Amino acid sequence: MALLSILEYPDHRLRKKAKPVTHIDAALQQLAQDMLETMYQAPGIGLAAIQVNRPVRLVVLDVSEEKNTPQIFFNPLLTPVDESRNSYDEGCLSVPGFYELVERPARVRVQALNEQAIALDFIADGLLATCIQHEVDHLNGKLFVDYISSLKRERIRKKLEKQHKGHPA
Ligand code: QAP
Ligand code: CO
Repeated sequence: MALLSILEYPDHRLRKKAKPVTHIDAALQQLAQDMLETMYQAPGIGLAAIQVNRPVRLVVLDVSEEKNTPQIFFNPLLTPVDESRNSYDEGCLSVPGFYELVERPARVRVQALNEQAIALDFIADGLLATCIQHEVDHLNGKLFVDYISSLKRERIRKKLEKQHKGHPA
């Protein structure tokens, strides 16, 4: 197991589009475990591989109260199931210290492969639906700050840039 370092906004590497996984080998299984360890340690509820500078389509999350339900999704595909929407105060390990309300579809169909390359297909709602949408956005180079006003986004960017000047990565 290993802790991985997390890229922080406005790092341009967070804007890449992550590549699909073609074969889930031991190295990718290890990456998923290291991402879970990194997420729990933060602590956080979700992490996308691109946030640890691995631009592959892999997300891990755990939205359980007890923090005992890790979930691993390779090549996740999301489809909203109806018109219902939900708002959550979202944060991000790549945007530490900032939270903003984001509205998204309330229910999404999730199709993905798990760590054993077994096909998953289920409907997510509640915090799981929000979290997996936030994480899949990362795989497409998108961050939650892209949903807020440019005024708020620029304020966050300037504050984080100033912090990074004090302690560079
Ligand atoms: C994404 O985010 C998410 O600012 C996961 O200082 C968040 O785990 C989806 C974190 C909310 C849905 C709702 C953020 C930790 C963790 C911070 C996270 C911080 C320390 C964020
Ligand atoms: Co995030």
